[in-house]
Amino acid sequence: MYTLLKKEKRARRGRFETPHGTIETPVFMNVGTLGVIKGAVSSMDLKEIGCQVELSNTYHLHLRPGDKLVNKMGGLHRFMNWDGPILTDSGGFQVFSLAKIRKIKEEGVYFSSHIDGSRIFMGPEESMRIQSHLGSTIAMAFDECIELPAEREYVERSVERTTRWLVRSKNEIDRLNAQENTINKKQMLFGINQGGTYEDIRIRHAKEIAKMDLDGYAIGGLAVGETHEEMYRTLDAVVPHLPEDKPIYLMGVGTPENILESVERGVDFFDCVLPARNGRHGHVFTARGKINLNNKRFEMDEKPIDEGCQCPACRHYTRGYIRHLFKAKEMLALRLCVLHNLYFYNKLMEDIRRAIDEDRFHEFKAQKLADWSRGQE
Ligand code: PRF
Ligand code: ZN
Repeated sequence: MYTLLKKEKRARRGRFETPHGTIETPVFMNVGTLGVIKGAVSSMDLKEIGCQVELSNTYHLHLRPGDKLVNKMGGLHRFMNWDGPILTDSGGFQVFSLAKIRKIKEEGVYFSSHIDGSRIFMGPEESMRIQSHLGSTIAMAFDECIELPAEREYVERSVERTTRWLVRSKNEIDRLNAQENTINKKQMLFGINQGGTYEDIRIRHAKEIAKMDLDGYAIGGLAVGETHEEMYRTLDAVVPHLPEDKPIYLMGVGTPENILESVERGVDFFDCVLPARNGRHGHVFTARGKINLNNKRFEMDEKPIDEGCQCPACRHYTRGYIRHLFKAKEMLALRLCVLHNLYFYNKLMEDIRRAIDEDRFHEFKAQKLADWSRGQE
């Protein structure tokens, strides 16, 4: 259940209650595609870096180790030893971005596995059954993430099919939640708005899915090649047509700047591989913008990655030492940078929440954008 606690213009401060605990929003979901954050980060670490929600992928876990295996191991929460909320993405995006040779039909998508090439079919019912086996807190509806740019006619037909897939997703999850041997009988369902950058199609679709009384609403099909301005314009258009009493999730977004701009436009949930992926390459976020620790100028730097940061990496290690670990190809280098970047994102969300609570989000946003673009002294 979502409670809207406060609003500053369109920016929202809320609370989302789930069977696995309460989520304070706006929130960043930490991406662990395979039930683990890449970079040797444990579920114990997640607590320490302030993670509220973990995100995993239906498509990946279905291929390896298999959702039936995870189910026999007691579900994803037990399997990965994380008792907080977990959101699983439906596969509707991963199939399109990863699988080779795919064919979209009314019933679903035929594709071959990116691991061994085997032929697989996934439709709304299959996606819901997999997510039910995993027992995640929040399941995502099965959708088509349209590649941009796309012809208007194609987008219209695709969005209509995504709506039919949403109805099928809802029917199937209701059926599964009522079954005796289901691990999480209170599994929630979020619908996904699509429509490319066509504002009228987005709005029509938003109004249609808003009628369905789902647990939350996502905005998909953005951050897939359009400009930031097009993404913000689409958010400006569509967010007011989604139910105010449900959380709004912008899928796969984004940079710290994208997050501030989207919170301003009413978004509550985010997820992105960026902090973990950047961290694995030594690219770290600081109060003065991003730096690359591989750079020679950090060789003798005795400062932590980000002065004032309370993450495990910054409390104990210098930039010079972490740079040395990268040069020596030691795993600890990746781990420390991923921990720092995830802490940075979760702390940013905490600061955003406090700013909205105290009615100063707009000053906060302007200040952060200025600080990040200032660069290192
Ligand atoms: N659909 C789904 N997952 C997603 C997306 C989408 O459109 C995106 C788009 N940025 C990221 N993840 N199901
Ligand atoms: Zn840090």
